[in-house]
Formats: sequence, structure tokens, C-alpha cells
Amino acid sequence: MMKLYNVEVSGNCYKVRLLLSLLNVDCEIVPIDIANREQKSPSYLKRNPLGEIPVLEDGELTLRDSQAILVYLARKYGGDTWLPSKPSEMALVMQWLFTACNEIARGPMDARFHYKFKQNLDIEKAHEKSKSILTMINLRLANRDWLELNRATIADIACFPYIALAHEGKISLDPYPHVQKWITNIKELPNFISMPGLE
Ligand SMILES: N[C@@H](CCC(=O)N[C@@H](CS)C(=O)NCC(=O)O)C(=O)O
Repeated sequence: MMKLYNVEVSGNCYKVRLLLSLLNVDCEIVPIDIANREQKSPSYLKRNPLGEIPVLEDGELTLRDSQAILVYLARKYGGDTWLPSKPSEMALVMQWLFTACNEIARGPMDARFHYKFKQNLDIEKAHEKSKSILTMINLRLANRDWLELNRATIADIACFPYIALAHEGKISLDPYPHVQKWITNIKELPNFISMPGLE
């Protein structure tokens, strides 16, 4: 069976658990003790030299980075539903995976790291970046239910966790009603699962 090296409170791990659930795919969840820096232990660094979670193992394959893992699971188990193979559609979905690890990571994800995990970083910059990406996504969602293709794809799954957890970084979603509606849409997907901090 596949193995996911996981931390419950990590939004990057959660997006993988969420897609596994939406796809109804079994996976062994292996907890990593991040408080004791297990992710930096020699045996873990063999899996991911960056010393980060999540990591997915499937037989001989070892994958790091939640976006890459979403791509793998979507294509392996989801047919064309979550990540289509048509070049234009694939690229439209993938642009949001990069938004998730650039603008969303440097915005709401960093703001949450700062307040919830006491990381010393430039919180004003994280709030500024959050405002600009949330404004852009709110506008994008003004006349559509999903980020691309008029249906849920891994574009939505990749961007969802740290936006839905924005309040833990002291970012209010009140100015972004279309983003709030989109969060509700995702929560209503069949087989949706939650994580600590989302309710
Ligand atoms: N781009 C990576 C980022 C992974 C990441 O930032 N992991 C964090 C937890 S969410 C981590 O492992 N932090 C512990 C550390 O760096 O020591 C992904 O999307 O998977």
C-alpha cells in the first residue's frame, strides 16, 4: 500500500489526505514527529533531502512536494477528472499549483507559520502578499464556482488549505465573499474531510 509521511496540522499534508479521500484511495498514514525534528533525521532525509513533509511512497517511487503528489494521485486514480491530460487544460490547472507554492505559501501560509508556530518572519510582508493574492482569487471566483474548467480539480485542492486556514494567520476573509463561497463549495464535495482549524 502507498505510504504518506504526514503531520496532521500541516496544510501541505492535508491537501494530499483530502485528495486521497475524494478519490477514495487507501493509503497508510505514517505520522512524523515534527516537534522532535524527525523530518531532519538521517533516515527521513534519505526520503526527502529537503527534510520536509509530506512525502509519498508508492513501491519504488518516492515523491516530495504536495503539488507533485497531487499530480501523481490525480493522474493515477482520477482519470481526466482532477487533472486532464489535454495540454491546454492540464496547463490551466497546473498554473494554480505554482500559485499555491509561490503566492499562497508566501502569503497566508507564512502568516499562519508566524502566529501558530511562532516562526520569526516578516509578517507585514506576508499580510501584504495575502491581500494581493486573495484579492486576485476573489475576483477570479466572482463569476465561477471553481478556479478552472467549471469543476473541482487539483487547482482547487492545492490552493484550498492555506486560504481556508487564513484566520490562523490573523487574516480575515470578510473582504473576499467569493473566496468564502468557494471554500463552502469545496467543503460540500462528496468524501470531503476536514483538518484541525478548518471549522
Ligand atoms: N513545497 C512543499 C513545502 C513543504 C513544507 O513546507 N513542509 C513543511 C510543513 S507544511 C515542513 O516540512 N516543515 C518542517 C521543516 O521544514 O523542518 C510542499 O508543498 O510539500
